[in-house]
Amino acid sequence: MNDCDIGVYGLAVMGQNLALNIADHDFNVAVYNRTTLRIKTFMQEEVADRSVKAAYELPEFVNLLRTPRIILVMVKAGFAIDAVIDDLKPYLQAGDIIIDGGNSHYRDSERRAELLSEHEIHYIGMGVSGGEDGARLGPSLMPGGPLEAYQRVEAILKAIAAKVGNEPCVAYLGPHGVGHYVKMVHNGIEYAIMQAIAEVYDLMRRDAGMTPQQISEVFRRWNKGPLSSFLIEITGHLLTHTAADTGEPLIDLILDRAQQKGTGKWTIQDALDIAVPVPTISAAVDARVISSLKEAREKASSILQGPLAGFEMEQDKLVKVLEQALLATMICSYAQGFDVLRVASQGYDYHLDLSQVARIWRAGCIIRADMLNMISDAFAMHNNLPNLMLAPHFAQSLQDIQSGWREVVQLAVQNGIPVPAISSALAYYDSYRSARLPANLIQAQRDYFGAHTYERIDREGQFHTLWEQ
Ligand code: 2AM
Repeated sequence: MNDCDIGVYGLAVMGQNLALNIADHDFNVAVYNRTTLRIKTFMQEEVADRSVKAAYELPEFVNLLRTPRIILVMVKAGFAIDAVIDDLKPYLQAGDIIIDGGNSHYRDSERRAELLSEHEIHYIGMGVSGGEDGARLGPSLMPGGPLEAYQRVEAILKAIAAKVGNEPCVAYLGPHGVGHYVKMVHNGIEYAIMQAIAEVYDLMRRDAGMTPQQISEVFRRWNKGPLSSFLIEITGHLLTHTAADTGEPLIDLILDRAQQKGTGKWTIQDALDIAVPVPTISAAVDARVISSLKEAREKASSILQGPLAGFEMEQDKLVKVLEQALLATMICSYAQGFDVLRVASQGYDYHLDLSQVARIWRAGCIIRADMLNMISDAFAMHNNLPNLMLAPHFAQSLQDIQSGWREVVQLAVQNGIPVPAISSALAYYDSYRSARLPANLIQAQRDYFGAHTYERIDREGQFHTLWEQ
């Protein structure tokens, strides 16, 4: 009876695909879902001859599992996870392990871990990235929790994770809620890169008047170079789709109102708390919010005027400088995300190995990119690298491509096309490399109106000036 290696609670798409993935790797899987219909449909339509047992009642589900038990919870993040934990708890015993594979906030994970530890039940908060296909064929997995619990689930996680060669995209990241923290930052970087891609698309479509097909060809070409990554690849694909009903490029028919589930916002909120600048991630979240103001934008478009005269750039040249601007913005997006991880690791005692984080993002997840090999190498050389931009490889790249990056920002500004991600990344780069910033003036203003005092560059101490005298 109790011979299942793992139970999957929650059979929405991600839960189903992970259950199938686990079963395909010769583990016995038990499945359960609050609504019975989902279990029945899954068993009838998906499972075939795989070793998957269904339970229709919670005690039955728990009893299918070998002890100490491993239960992967794949339900909607938030209240549902607490509800599921509450339901499960009476049937569990010391040593059992709950893995929360949803997009939980890391503070919720820490709270849940503590609550369950009172009952000697282990809690692993695990980021799962890769969407439906990743879950089915190999996701990037970001687990955090007690080491002994991780060691007990490691074989399953390594079997189902995406692989780079033979290396699985999963590693023990550390204690507490670190798994969900790393996933949160992953998503923040994802927002930034997606927005930067949307901006270069906009310049090609709106400014240069290129067709989706032509833009697709550019992305396909870029995907063979330093930009090579999942998001560039799928953009190249999706731009060629035509609407089945009208025959037009589907991309032209999609409403320009982006949605979000909150992980980008969480990244910014936490970055603000720990004082790490993430302007490109912020720009990306803001851009989604502005996009959602569709009606207001439509009204404003007939009132607020753009520049009178446009600025032209020859198409080959445009494509070349856009590649440089996109590459630079991608580097800055990773730099900002890894900076959040570096500072959080110190502040929250996570002891994160940043090189390892880059390694487990190389396959399976949404931000997988060739560039992550170099990022992993950079942090392997120096885990406390103050900023990724300072790694010799990236410092050199940014120097080589900055002229194109600046030309893109100039073109966009002159033509009135917003490039918040690309321009925020450039301002980040220019601020970070400025030995002297105009914060002297800010300090003088603060002292003027609030007697907040200032420091001087030529003398020790705190100073206050009676400015009006
Ligand atoms: P359902 O099929 O019974 O709705 C995604 O919504 C997944 O989370 C589904 O499997 C859903 O179960 C589950 N879920 C959402 N809220 C839940 C809750 N309060 N308790 C248990 N499962 C829940």
